[in-house]
Amino acid sequence: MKKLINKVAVAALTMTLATVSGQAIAKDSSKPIVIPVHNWASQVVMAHVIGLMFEGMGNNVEFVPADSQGVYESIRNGDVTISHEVWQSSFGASFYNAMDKGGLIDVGDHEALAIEEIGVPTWVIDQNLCPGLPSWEALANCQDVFATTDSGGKGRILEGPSSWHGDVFPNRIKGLGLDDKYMVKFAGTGDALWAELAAAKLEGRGTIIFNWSPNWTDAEGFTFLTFPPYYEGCRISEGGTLETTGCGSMLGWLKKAAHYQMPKRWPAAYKAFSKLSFTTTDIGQMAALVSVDGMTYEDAAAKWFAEHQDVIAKFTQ
Ligand code: TMO
Repeated sequence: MKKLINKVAVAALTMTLATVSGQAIAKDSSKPIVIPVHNWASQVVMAHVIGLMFEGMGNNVEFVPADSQGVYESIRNGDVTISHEVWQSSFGASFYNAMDKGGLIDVGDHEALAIEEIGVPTWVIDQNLCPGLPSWEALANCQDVFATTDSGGKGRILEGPSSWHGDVFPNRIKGLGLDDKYMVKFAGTGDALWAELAAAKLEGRGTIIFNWSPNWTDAEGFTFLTFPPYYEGCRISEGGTLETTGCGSMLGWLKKAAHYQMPKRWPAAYKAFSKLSFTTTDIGQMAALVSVDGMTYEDAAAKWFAEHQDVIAKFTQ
């Protein structure tokens, strides 16, 4: 009997709380919110930061390794609940394809703007290893500066894993008529890019890599090359031709996405996720904790989360 009374009392109290402002407050589902994990540091650290935020609100979370293009189809059909780093240049097309098919919603932008482009460590420019950089036109006279033992006498551009943007950069080089002087090599992992930056610096050797901002390299000094301006449709993957595919990457957005039923199933978590917005500094710090300081993704997330409770509180309030 006592138990029953308690139950009734709790139910009444819950109703009072829920209707305090005259509106019913729906409770989040206890089913896990599925957060994808990709293969670059800030994304993985941010996945765990958001996981800690949701758990702090009483939600359950689950992390799944996911292909960085295929994830938008998984969000559309509900296998994955959110994406927290939708980079316009790399993933804009897959994001909107999934939206066109139905089931994926746009949850707004981070404050940070996104650059994804090839470039050089800034010391390469300071030491004038290739006069005329960062303009792409300077590359024509510098193939020897950027040649490596595995590049067959051509200059080498080290791209990230091919899962990030397929043929965009090989096509870029062809479109600009540089393919007899330069080759694009795909790295096996994102970390291989940082190993190359360190090796080139040690050897005093010029290097061109794919990189992005926000990233830990913002603090170190990295200069993106400049190319003919981007416009929608210029890339071959967007219907462009060899004549137009020399276009550079845009200064883009960095978005969040969710499965369309997230607002209904996890209204409180959705509200916090809709407010969530990180700055260039925030995201650069998340990457640096792993790529510079050598922390594990989980430890980096726990540290960032603990030290930025004020930032997180703006989303959860
Ligand atoms: C998607 N990325 C940030 C690696 O360019």
